[in-house]
Amino acid sequence: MLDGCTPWPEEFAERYRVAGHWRDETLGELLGRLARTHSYKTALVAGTDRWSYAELDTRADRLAAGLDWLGIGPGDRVVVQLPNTAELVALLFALFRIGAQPVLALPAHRSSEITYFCEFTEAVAYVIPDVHMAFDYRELAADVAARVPTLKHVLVAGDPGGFTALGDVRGDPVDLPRPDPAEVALFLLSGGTTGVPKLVPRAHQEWSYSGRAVAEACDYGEETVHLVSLPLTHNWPLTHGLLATFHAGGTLVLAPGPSPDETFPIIERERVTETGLIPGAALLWMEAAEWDEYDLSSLRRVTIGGTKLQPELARRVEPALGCRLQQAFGMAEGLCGFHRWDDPEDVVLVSQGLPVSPDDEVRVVDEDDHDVPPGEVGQLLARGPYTVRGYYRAPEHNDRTFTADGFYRTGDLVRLLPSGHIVFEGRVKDQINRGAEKIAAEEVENQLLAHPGIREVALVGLPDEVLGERICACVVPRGTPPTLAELSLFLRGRGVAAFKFPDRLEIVHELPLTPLGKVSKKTLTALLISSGAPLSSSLIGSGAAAPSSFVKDA
Ligand code: J2J
Repeated sequence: MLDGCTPWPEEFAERYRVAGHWRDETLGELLGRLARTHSYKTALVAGTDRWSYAELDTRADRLAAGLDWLGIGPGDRVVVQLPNTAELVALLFALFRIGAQPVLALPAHRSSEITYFCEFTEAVAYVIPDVHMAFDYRELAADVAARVPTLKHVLVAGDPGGFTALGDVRGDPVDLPRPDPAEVALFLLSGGTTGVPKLVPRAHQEWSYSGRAVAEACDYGEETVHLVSLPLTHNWPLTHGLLATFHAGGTLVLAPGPSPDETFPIIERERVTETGLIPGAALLWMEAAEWDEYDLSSLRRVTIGGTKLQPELARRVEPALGCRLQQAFGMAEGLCGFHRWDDPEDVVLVSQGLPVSPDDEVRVVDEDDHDVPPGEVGQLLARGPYTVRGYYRAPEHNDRTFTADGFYRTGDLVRLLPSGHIVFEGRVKDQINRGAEKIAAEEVENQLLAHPGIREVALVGLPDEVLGERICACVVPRGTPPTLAELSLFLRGRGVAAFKFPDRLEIVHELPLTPLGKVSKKTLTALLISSGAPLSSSLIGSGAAAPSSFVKDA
């Protein structure tokens, strides 16, 4: 087991092996087995690339040999920041094969996040596209490489521009040592709640099982054609899209983004049967489906998740898209729930899914970790064969975030239906869910506190029909208050990903406090929602005193 990762107690490991969840197979071997079983079947379609299982397997092998030749080997961390391309999939399996561990960044991340991932994991390589969405990743990589001494290689998909082209590292397949299936296969990013992002170490055997369990829960088979249009490097598209589809011998189709323009022609052409969407994208699809002429009749089901799907919107999905609705609830740390094909409609409309493994253990607890009465709301705790036991190199955070007996405190408020389906009711964690991108408020607050015009700041999520939540920064200024545009520029200058920029700015005299003297985000959010109008007009410049509820916790 890798240094910095929490091991599974042997008693649990044994149970999961006996149950057949954990198998003696690495993710690299999984692809080899699939290539033998489904060799000429199309595994992957992305842009103009259309690869069979055998071709993907060969490409992964060649790339593994090339990476080995470069000196990248077992236990080396490689930060991967690629958009939805076939190369990304080949690279992941190549890294799995040599036992190197991809750290999965998002295309939207910038120097602040990437430098942190590279430094924290002591990465030896960083893989980028050349230019994507009008952004030149080579400039970003040059900046990161200058700051991170461990980084020996920057590999570029496409034009090398001074670095090594990914295409040039392909060698002839060679025999490579086999990683241990219990070892970490990859690092996923946690939504996070603290000042620095947390990395989730996922091992070959347990992460592979999560994909198999999703495939079973969703009845995937060889006929499954799953379209991923969200960034593939998120856990949800990776397990539900890539892993589950491959386990079933289906076809994975990648789109560059989720807009109807980007996806509808692909659905028609590839006869897509399944796809995952966040509620905001589903809304766009439903509107476009009314007038668009593309044939979407191959869609068997759309799965909506990542952020709460309101029941009113849920009700419109099946009539508008002409296929079944399924909801998905999950987390990079593990536990995920999906509806089953025979779940009754009223359950599908109001709940977010049922855990996928018979060995998933969930508890719903109050603030003292006591189980709440059945059906009541409390914090969701999770443990099971694919839910991690700790974050990478974060012992103190792990002590707070995992119970002594290994349950992960999800920070989500839920209630359980008698059937076991999870209903999402809110969060206790200091996180904003903006269009399913998770933002740790503290991380952005720390960045903003470096602004000379900001004395204090609190970030909260406000409800938004399309994104689920929008980011509101409440700022106590120092001198002349900054504007929203200045804050965005400031964060851009510090290399922060744009999805973390505030959508709204409130200038206030002071922030409401809890009895313990911490900023009460609950009060702040309630005030912002109830005031509707910008708080600034009532709290600043007018000389008006803050309402008492604004300075004290309710
Ligand atoms: C409300 N909140 C949700 C939902 C996740 C499947 C599906 C999603 C993710 C994911 C995933 C939600 N309604 N339907 O990894 O395998 C919020 C919760 C959760 C957090 C985790 C998967 N589905 N959420 O979104 O790691 O707050 O994973 O704890 O990105 O998203 O975010 P993430």
